[in-house]
Amino acid sequence: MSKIIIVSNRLPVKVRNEGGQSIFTPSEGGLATGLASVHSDGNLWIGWPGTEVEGEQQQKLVTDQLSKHNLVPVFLSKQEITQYYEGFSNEVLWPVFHYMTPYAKYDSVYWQYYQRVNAKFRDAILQIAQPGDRIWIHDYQLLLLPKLVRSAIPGVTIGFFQHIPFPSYELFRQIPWRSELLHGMLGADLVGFHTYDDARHFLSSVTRILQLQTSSNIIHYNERTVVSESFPMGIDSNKFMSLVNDRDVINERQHLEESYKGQKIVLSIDRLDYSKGILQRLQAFDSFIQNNPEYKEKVTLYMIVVPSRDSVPQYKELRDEVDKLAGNINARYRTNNWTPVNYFYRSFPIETLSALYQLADVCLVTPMRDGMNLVCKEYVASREKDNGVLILSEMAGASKELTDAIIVNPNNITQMSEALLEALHMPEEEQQRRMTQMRELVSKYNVSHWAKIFMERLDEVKRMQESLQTKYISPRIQQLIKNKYSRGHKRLFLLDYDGTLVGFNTNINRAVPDKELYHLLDDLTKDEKNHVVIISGRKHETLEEWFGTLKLDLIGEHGVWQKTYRGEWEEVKGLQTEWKKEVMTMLNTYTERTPGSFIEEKSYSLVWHYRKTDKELGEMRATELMNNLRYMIADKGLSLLAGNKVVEIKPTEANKGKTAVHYLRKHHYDFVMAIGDDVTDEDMFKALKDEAITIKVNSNTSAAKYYLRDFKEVRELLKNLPAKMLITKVFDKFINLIPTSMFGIKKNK
Ligand code: GDG
Repeated sequence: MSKIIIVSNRLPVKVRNEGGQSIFTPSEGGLATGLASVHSDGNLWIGWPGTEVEGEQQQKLVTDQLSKHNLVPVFLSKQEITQYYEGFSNEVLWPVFHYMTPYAKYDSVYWQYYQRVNAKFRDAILQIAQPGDRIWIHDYQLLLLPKLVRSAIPGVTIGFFQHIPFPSYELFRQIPWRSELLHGMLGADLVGFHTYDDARHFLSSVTRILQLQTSSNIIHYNERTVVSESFPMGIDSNKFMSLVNDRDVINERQHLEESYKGQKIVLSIDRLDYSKGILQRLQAFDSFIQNNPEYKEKVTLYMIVVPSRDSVPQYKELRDEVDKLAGNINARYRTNNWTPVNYFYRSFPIETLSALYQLADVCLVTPMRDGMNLVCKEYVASREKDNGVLILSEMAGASKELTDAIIVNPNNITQMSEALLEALHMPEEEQQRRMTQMRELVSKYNVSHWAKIFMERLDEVKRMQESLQTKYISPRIQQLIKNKYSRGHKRLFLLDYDGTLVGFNTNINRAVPDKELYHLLDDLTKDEKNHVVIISGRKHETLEEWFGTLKLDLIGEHGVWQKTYRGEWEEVKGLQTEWKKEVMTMLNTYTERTPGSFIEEKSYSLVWHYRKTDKELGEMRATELMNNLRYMIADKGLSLLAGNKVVEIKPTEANKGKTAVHYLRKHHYDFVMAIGDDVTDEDMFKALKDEAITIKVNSNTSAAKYYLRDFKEVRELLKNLPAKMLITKVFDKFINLIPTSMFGIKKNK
């Protein structure tokens, strides 16, 4: 039976070494509980046990403990942990992904270890993966793993989820190994993030750094389509709701209430990290007391900082600064009855956290950057009475969902200080209104829901890939086409030019036909049964210059101009040009504002090209331009075409679809092949009947029946058709020499 294999840097366990023995306890962390439903029924979880385990202890740990819980360890040496985890993951990826690039240390030894350890995880997967298994890889420590696994098992289903932010392209591009990292992630079928912005940044890096084509959130990656989407992670809300009635928690809460009688409690809980905005939060609290002295002795900041990575110099420095600032605030404001900042540098049991969540009047969650942030959701889930106020940084992924919080910019100390005042003054009704909404959301979109929708989407993506895959011209389909070709007596070829017969060039004048193409067209047209038509958006003069002497029909400007072999150029009658002046004025303003763009004037159409502009600027301007033009051309019998890096305005009368139909009416063809790469070719694909072989180049989302990856594959296909015919002819002759009785059939004369 197929299974799910979860892979994360850490296994959901705590293993500690006591007197040479490995002591094991399952972890109750968010990811572990969230994936509990997935990690059951024979499904497996691969990861590092979280501590160095000596050689002879490893097997014992596996057989005595891990295998009983369906856990598969990847044992890492001290050196590997230092270089791959503390080094590359936490000193390169963590700072860059949290917009702290000056902290990044681009050490090539870190990179070597990162690759090596990712390969170690791959080997662990390969040991246990079976055909049909689904693999769900987690987080930034394993960015290379999807590709490594895919190279070993090409058809495998892989989901990848990143728990921390994905930065803007401008930051991501700074990493020396940016392309390798992206290729690594694209080994997955579905790449998930907490927020839409993260997914958007990832797509932008993929298109800019790897020059890949995307349509909306679908990335065309070789012959596979990869989907990138947001899946905001939830918490185990039931657990936090039921902790409210736990005996130990009730005792703890009563004890805390006693200790802080008459005080308003502002709660802050984080791991020690520069991304969490701990210093800025202290500054805001300082400013709040300074500006609102009436709150002295009435408000306490209860601040838990959980120790983390304090062997790294930046974390050590941060800890010193936090100690200093908290000490400084207390030294200035403390009274005999009051300590303004109750600061703890340690972790607490979950029961204490729950009691604090219930006790706190305000929860102050102000990270500088955070993928999601679960603390704020845990606070909300613990507010059984639907009161309390959440102050939340707009830089936390959770701010996109918990919009009823007071949203602040963590760099704006004054705003945070004012938010504290607003929170402490907020009427109970207003608190209830906001908290009820947030509690509903946190309860509905809990962590099991998150895991469920991710897996469902992964299955959907796989199904989509499979249905698209059938469109690719495999050797088997190619053989069927060849067979049909060899049976044909009157064959029509409708061939687009740019992007179909030649590659896409940023300079339109450089996309000239080459020798190979001339040979190919020559061979194709030599056969009397073939009628070849080049059907392009290019100017008819250009087509004449390039193909005028070949035995071809030529169609220019998407059907405005037509010429049969040895005939004269003719244009569609009655087309207007008066509209050009007004449209040209608009195009000029866009060209002025968009460096690299230019206008091409054809006899009956105008084209705005943006293939040489900055990609995203070009696309933004093209959308803007089309919105304006749509209105302007509404009553002029014109069509607006959004092509490959072009916007074209042309008479509706002439299009490739109409031209195709015109050809079909003229003759009775028994073999029709239409190939194109552009939006304009879709008219042609739609106009042709089912029997026609319609082929889209460079994309598999099209009305065409089949697709090919690029112009080189188009040339290969066309080249092989006449070759096959030659073989067929020889074969036919040979067959004719053999008495039919040998086949037991009657030969068709
Ligand atoms: C990464 C991303 C994303 C904290 N102190 C104690 C304690 N905690 C628990 C909290 C919470 C968890 O730790 C912290 O989760 P966060 O989401 O806030 O932050 P990261 O650890 O940085 O997590 C983050 C997350 O992945 C999930 O995708 O949201 O953006 O950075 O659950 O309760 N737990 C206990 N004692 C403590 O003292 N027991």
